[in-house]
Amino acid sequence: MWLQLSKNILRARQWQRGFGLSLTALLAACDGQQSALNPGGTGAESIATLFWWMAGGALVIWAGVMGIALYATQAHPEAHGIRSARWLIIGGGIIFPVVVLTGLLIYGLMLMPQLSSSENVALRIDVSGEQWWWRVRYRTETGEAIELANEVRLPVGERVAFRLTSPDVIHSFWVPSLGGKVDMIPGRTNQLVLEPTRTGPFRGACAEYCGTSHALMSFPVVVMPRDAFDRWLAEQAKPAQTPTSELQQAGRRAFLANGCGACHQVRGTEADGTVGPDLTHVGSRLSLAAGTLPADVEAFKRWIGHSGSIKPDVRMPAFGMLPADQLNAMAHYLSGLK
Ligand code: HEC
Ligand SMILES: [Cu+2]
Repeated sequence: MWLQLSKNILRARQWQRGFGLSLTALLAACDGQQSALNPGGTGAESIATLFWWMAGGALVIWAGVMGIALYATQAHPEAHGIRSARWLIIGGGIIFPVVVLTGLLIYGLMLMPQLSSSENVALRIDVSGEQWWWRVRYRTETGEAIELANEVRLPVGERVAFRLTSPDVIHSFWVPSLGGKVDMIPGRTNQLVLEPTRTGPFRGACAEYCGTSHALMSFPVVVMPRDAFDRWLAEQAKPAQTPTSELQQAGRRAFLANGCGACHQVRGTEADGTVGPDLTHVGSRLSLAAGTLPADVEAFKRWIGHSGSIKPDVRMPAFGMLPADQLNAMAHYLSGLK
């Protein structure tokens, strides 16, 4: 008997440890760069508050239902008349849910205007979801656009209005740490306002299945102080740097000779394609191919040579047939475009 008991205790301990471990894993998923429960923006804060209220409410209701169930198994079947049973059904089954759900609906509707109101907006950014990357255009005060791709930087503490659309299929723009998600629908422009409350790297993702490489389209979001942001944007507005080293110059020649410019723009060169991402400052980005690879020379080389095996169904041919020295030179040229 003692043996059995100690075995049981051991089993309970193991179970406890397992539970502890999975709880830690679960909670660890709540901080980091992509968590709606570790908000870094006003929209995400309201959403997190709503979530905790709803989770708390669900817990209370669950406890209530369990209490009644437990009571029902213990009580004598004749102990209650039909009248009180009817009140339980009308009260608990109709009045209570109507009151709770109406309250939640009103709260949700009250949150909505501030999530998309364009009052006091300091910055406007147009983002278009493509298969499988993000076209990003910063609107300057004079109305011109500074085009970049696959990365968004924002000044901290300011309201930023995003105009979201798509030329192909439905995507969804979501930076969980900063705010809610909004669909990008062909033929429509949807608005989303984000207001980051702290600096830091965050991560955005496509939240609507859009095809084979849907899971390979994310983007880094960097929230920075206003002056650093202004310096960054001023750099992005400039045309591409002219390469200085011999290797990078050879890379530029190979880039222009192999037809990359039919799909890619590098401002300041004759490459002016618009099918793929603007590469004018691709070397300054934190990741390559929409969060798929790190942004180092090696990754550029791999991407240009094997785009399709890195990202299935990608709309860029692989250039693996080019001589290795050309691939290498292009990788050095592009990663040098700071
Ligand atoms: C037929 C059009 C097309 C051609 C030609 C083309 N690309 Fe691309 N390229 C794309 C598309 C589309 C993407 C976006 C892929 C994705 O992430 O889903 C892309 C992505 C890239 C990226 C990643 C950009 C980023 O923002 O991370 C690089 C670098 C790149 N191409 C380099 C090249 C080079 C170098 C060549 C020529 C050897 C080339 N491309 C030729 C269409 C093209
Ligand atoms: Cu998508």
